[in-house]
Amino acid sequence: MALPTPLQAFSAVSKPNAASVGISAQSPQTAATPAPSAATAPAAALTGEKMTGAQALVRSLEDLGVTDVFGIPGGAILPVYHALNEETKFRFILTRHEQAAGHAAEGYALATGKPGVAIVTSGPGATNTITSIMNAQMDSVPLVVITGQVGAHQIGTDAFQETDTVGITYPIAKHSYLVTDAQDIPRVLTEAYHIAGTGRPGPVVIDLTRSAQTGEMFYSWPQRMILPGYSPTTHAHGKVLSQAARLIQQSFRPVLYVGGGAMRSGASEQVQRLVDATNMPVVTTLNARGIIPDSDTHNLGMIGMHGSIAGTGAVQNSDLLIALGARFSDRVTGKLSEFAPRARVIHIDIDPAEIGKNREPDVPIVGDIATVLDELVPEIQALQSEEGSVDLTNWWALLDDLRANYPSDYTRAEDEPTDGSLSPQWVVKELSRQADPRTIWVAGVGQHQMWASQLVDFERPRTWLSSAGAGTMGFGLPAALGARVASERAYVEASEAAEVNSSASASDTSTSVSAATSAPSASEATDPAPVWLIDGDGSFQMTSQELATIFHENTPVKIAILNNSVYGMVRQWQTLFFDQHYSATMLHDGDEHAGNASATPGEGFFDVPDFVKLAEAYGCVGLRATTQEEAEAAIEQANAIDDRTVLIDFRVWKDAMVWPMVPAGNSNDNVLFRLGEQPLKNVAMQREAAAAQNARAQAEAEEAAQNARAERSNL
Ligand SMILES: Cc1ncc(C[n+]2csc(CCOP(=O)(O)OP(=O)(O)O)c2C)c(N)n1
Ligand SMILES: [Mg+2]
Repeated sequence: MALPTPLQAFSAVSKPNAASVGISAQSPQTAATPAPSAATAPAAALTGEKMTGAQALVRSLEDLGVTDVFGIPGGAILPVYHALNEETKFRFILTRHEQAAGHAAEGYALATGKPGVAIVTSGPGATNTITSIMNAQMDSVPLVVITGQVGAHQIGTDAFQETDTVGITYPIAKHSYLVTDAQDIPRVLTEAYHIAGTGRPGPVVIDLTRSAQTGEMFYSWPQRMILPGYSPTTHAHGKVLSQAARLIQQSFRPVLYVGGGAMRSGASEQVQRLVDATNMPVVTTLNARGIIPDSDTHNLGMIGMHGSIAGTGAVQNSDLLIALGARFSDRVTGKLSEFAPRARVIHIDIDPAEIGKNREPDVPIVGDIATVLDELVPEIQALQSEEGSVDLTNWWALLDDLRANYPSDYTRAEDEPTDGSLSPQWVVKELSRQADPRTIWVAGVGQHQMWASQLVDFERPRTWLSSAGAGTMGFGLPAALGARVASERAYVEASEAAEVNSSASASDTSTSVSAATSAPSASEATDPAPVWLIDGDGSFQMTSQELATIFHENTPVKIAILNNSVYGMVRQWQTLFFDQHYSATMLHDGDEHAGNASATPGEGFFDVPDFVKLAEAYGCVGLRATTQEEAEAAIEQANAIDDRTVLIDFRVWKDAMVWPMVPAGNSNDNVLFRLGEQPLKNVAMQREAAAAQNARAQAEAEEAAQNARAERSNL
């Protein structure tokens, strides 16, 4: 095993605040020589309930208010699993793969805003979670992953299923702990949960040695955290706020560029208030779809490689970008040096490392989006009441024009499949049209994901779960499981709250009035919000085993597979940029007679896998749709079934394309609405001509002023 990383000795450092939590201070230890267990420490100095570390872990999760946990057991985490029983206060969901446990916890976190929790074993159990940890880091998802580790005395011996989990996760997690002492468990859990969910959210790993799980300790709650140096800034100071308000008040072509950070901050109300106060257009990243309703005409949709023409046109031609919790990622900016070339930038983000990382802002604001907007909107309104609001009529005229002429609705002749299969874009629109408005949408990664983001009507925040920064195929099904667990939990809690309200109203009418306004009435939600997964045939096969978890946990979801028989997104790039050489992108799972050249129709290995049979093998209802009539009926049937998972295998056109598209590395000005059609080029030319004219006028004015000064000094 490699040398310990700096954090590996973490749980054995001396504890300055120990006295305040009823724990005696121990002398500093190293990871190689574990601290004496609480049982061997002077008992008189310890207070609290005596138990094992494993029991303390379960109790800590309960005391943190964790209600749902995902995972798979194994030798190095078995004491923790032994501590789970009927009395355990949280629901435990046994997945079929640790990657899925991580993604399910992510789906749960994205739908609730609370950290998701997964518990897995050491070695392969831990490494199987790596993709989900990396995914959570890229998309700032609050996640706590607890991994088993060999006993502290065995570390470095290549013991069975030993791996350096802290070393592996250190560069891809927000924080990683190695716990060698049972007594540390409640404090480390408190800290991990806090770190995961505060500031810029992210994944925290707790690698828990077997000896810490079996060791005895004295449990007390609450715990004082020892996190010197960790205190995320949430409030902006007054000066930058007034600078930002001033810039907004001076802008005639402003754009609100909203990223996942705004969603994580729960800032949808505040974003709406800013939009209403300023009449500004809004564009969002993939992660922020739903931050304000699509039905709000200020919403120009998604920007980026497959963003709307109006959204991309707005950003490219803006004079002021207000970036809220957004990363200026390459998928959004295209060629960075040509991104929004004439715009000043106000960048608001809770993570100071994001500010100026890709684009230097004019006004940097470090803080929590919701908190900062709560403070910024009144500043803007104060300026408006003194000076009047800025007239954005001309700006909206340009954007409305782009919106009307270049809609992303796929209704052109070339969108029609030529082989009699379904149009995948039509399927997504039909799914959205028939959906319960409370639906939580989840996607895999590929063309289907982009069509879902473009064509589903999002009206509420936290109803769109998608792997954005990492683009993790296989995210979909486990994330849908996590979302369904979350919606079931929300439903139970709402029902309980309604019950409390109704019993309160029976005894005391004065309290029930205020309580009734905050809690949804039982009639508002008669079942948990449904979850629709829109997945690709390729993505689905990466984690399809989770159908078993979904069946046994009775957490039904609805699954639409846009089966184009190919790795469609990669194939689209091959069509456009690699001479239509379709190397390694054929899946054949929707091709008849494929997979076995010698097979005669009806006998061969076609349709492998047969998604309908696969669904049935896992206790789900499996349906197939090859025509629009079949599709409409299948969607209706799926929406009507609440007690079982329904999977629909939609046979869609493999040559369908995602448009618009900015080819990787290109300027957004070159966005293709379709092949050969670049609607923003003219607008960009006009913009640059106007800028050049402005610059000339400015230079002339400068020269005239200089001449006047020279003349005066000659006199
Ligand atoms: C784990 C992983 N492996 C490979 C890729 C590269 N990749 C991106 S999209 C894609 C194809 C996705 O195919 P499918 O799920 O069928 O969706 P489609 O594009 O056909 O809608 C691939 C292979 C990835 N994003 N993630
Ligand atoms: Mg596909």
